[in-house]
Amino acid sequence: MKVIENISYHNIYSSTKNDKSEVLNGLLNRQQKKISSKFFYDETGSILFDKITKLKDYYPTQKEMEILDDNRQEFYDYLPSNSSVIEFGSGSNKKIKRLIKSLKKPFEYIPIDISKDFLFKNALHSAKYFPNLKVKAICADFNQIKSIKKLIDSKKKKIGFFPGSTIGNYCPSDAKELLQNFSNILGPNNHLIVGVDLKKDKSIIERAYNDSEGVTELFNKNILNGLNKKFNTSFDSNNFNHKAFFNNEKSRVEMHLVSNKEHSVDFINNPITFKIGESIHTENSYKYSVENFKKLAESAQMEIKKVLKDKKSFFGIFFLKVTSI
Ligand code: AVJ
Repeated sequence: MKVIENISYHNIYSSTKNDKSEVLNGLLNRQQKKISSKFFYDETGSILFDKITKLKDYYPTQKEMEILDDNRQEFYDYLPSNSSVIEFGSGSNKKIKRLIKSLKKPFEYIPIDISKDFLFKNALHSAKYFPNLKVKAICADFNQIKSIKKLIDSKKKKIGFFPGSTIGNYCPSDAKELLQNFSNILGPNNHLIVGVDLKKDKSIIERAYNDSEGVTELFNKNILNGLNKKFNTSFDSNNFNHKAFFNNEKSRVEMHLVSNKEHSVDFINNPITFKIGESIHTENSYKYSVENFKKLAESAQMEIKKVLKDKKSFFGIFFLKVTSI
């Protein structure tokens, strides 16, 4: 077997938050029941999400790829050579491959994610694919700033990468905090490349979350199967209908699971009761105008240097620079 020498693994993640009490809190005695969208991504959920990214109706992934493919020269010209490329969250390898191929002599690739097995597997794949690139996989939460910085060469230029419009899952105040964490990790004058789904005709957005093949519906309902496995509960996803709509006032897609009958589910000896029509809010996906994303970035001491869009302006890749911290 060939030994892969251009990779190192670091695990500094320690889970402090209690998932069980977080879920219970979201479901018990609340006007609007909710489950955090991080619980979508168990093994089945990750497979379903991967299917979503390939759907005709789900435009964000296609459009972001289009931007990465059509602007290779822009990336090459604008971003510094010999940089450490830090990917926040480790998705499928497709996007980072495109970014790295567009850069001048990247020094190393540092993916950071809390989901260790997935991260290490993807990182190994990248190390094999780019045999001349150093890969340093760090299992950590983005708020473990000090420990992360200890693992990163402070003298190197840095390019942060946060694709997929994952930022859209955070409410504006959390998104600001997240960008500030990235600023702290990257340091002044370094770069952050963020993929952001843009505001557009409501019918196009709503179709992306109500796809004709019903994969998003399965993805939404699967969050309950995930909870059942993790906490030994017995939610029946047949008792819920998928609902996704654009909330114009908040500029976000909301996904809900709407109970189609009056019933109750036991959660560690706490009865969770559902009326007909009562929903569990499972996800927000904020859509930004260029102007509003600019405001968000500036509130986190970052400056927008460049925005690349696809031909239809459905999606934006924002080039940010850390000003001060
Ligand atoms: C991975 C969070 C960007 O919000 O569009 C896809 C997740 N939810 N279909 C998104 C998702 C429903 C996706 N993000």
